[in-house]
Amino acid sequence: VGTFFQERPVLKNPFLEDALLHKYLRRTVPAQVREPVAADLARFGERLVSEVHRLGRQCEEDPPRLQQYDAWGCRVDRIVTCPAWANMKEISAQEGLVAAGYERTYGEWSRVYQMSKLYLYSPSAGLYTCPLAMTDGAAKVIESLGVTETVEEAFRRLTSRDPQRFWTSGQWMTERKGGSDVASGTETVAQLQPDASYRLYGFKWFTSATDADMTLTLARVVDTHGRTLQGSRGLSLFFATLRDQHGNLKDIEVQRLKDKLGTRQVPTAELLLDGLPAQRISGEGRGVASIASMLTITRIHNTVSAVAAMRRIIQLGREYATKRFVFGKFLKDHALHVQTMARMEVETRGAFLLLMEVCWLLGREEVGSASALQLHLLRLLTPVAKLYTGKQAIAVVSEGLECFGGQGYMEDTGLPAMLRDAQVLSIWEGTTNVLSLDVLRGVAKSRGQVLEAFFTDTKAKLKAATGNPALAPALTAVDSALHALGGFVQRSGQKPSAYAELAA
Ligand code: MFK
Ligand code: FAD
Repeated sequence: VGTFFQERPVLKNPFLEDALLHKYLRRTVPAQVREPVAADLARFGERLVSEVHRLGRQCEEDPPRLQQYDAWGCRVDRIVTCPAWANMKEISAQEGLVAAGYERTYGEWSRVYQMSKLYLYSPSAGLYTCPLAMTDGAAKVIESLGVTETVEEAFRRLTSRDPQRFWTSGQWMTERKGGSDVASGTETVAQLQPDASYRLYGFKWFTSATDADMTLTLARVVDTHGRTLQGSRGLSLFFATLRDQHGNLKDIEVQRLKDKLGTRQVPTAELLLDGLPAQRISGEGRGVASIASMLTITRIHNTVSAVAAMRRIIQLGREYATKRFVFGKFLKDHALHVQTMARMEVETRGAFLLLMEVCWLLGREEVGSASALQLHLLRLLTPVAKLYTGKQAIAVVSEGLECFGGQGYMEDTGLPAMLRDAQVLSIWEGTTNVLSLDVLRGVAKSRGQVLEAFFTDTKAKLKAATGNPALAPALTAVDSALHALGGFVQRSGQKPSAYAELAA
């Protein structure tokens, strides 16, 4: 049967392997922040290799299942997840993977720190990053709307580092009629109760990480005549805890778990809400506007996962290229193979830098130091980064699988799961076209100012990179875009450009 066995690619500390992340930290982050952050990322990188990666594989190999009845025929609707999934929850709390975004220990760099950690974690996390994204999003909504008594305990738990107290949250928006068009697709209704709470009745078609402790969801309040208001203005935002003190689901039936192409580690269910007790946390009719801050956070998490998947497949591919020997030399010495990997690297670098820019802008927004220009940039770049990296991750990971030849197609290498899991990144949290329209929504609502901010910022950066003649045509193009936008902004009845000084 032959004596040759191919040496396998080995996962090394992903932080120490990531030259671009090191360079980014060195170039942009002040030393008093960089040093503790880099030390923590290096330590966490070791933990990923020695402990977490194996758990992530277990989540893939032992997917969740639904136990609908107990031995005596009683309906129990228990979502059974593997022990590794529970370990991921503990690790996420201990490492502060949500908490770090709210402790703000590193001021405006806190989100860069938190998202860098998630970026290292994501490809080893067995998709535990999915509940973490929604948990972070829920904390952000609560913080944005104000931490009232109703949600104070929930906010503490969502942002806790104590594994015994840490909660995860769901984000239930999608119904059978509409996941993109939530405004006309939402049929769930909210019946007001004498104590000013509500009970929710409806069917949620996609609910991921259904083992969560709480959720935020949209429903239409029924008025005293039994009527509801249709469209976006009829939707309000509700907070609900999911289980009673015995751990049983409250007034929720799990119709079934979804049979999915990928993300098999995550329990995604169809839920019938049959009077779920809930509290309204937005103004009536302000549901979509209020959940928008959750969308911002989860879309940034999606970008983290996309860039992380690209980086991980390149790290493994580079390793393999030093071990696979064909046509008389290692893959790393075949110019054509190197060209393929270099193209993947360029895409990944661009995506990484875009991601970090968005994280930094979010961090500044949260400590109140963002300028008007930076707030506009955050609004514009969040959907752009999500839609672009979501698509790129599928292409880069697919190319990455090919770098391993036939082995890239073999289930027990763990590589095919990366492609399956990448495929969802362009669908959930807003499809590519829906996010393109979100960019236009941002442009229209700001009457062009988000674009003006972008071109102004780009111009400033091009000017800073003086002496490179290749950039001259880009500068001319940016100038004419700014000129055209200036007219648009003024015609829209806005004050003259807020950025005129900087643009000059
Ligand atoms: C592993 C990492 C990732 C983990 C993922 C976790 C698991 C996946 C979970 C999910 O997939 S959860 C479901 C995600 N669903 C979506 O992303 C929905 C996609 N559809 C959209 O985004 C639609 O554009 C949207 C539902 C928002 C359209 O709704 P409307 O009601 O037609 O929007 P409209 O009327 O234009 O806006 C209503 C308000 O929201 C406006 O504010 P005002 O009332 O104050 O004027 C908008 O400005 C505001 N708004 C909408 N999008 C916004 C926004 N504000 C800020 N940012 C945005 N992006
Ligand atoms: P549609 O809205 O029917 O879209 C179909 C096609 O039409 C897409 O190509 C879309 O781009 C296009 N389209 C739609 N509107 C327009 C337009 N105006 N212009 C041009 N093209 C358009 N949702 C939750 O709420 N919570 C969850 O936890 C959750 N988990 C999920 C987990 C997985 C694994 C998956 C796959 C989905 C999950 N979703 C969840 C649902 C997800 O957010 C939706 O599937 C997604 O937003 C798309 O909505 P839809 O399925 O209704 O597709």
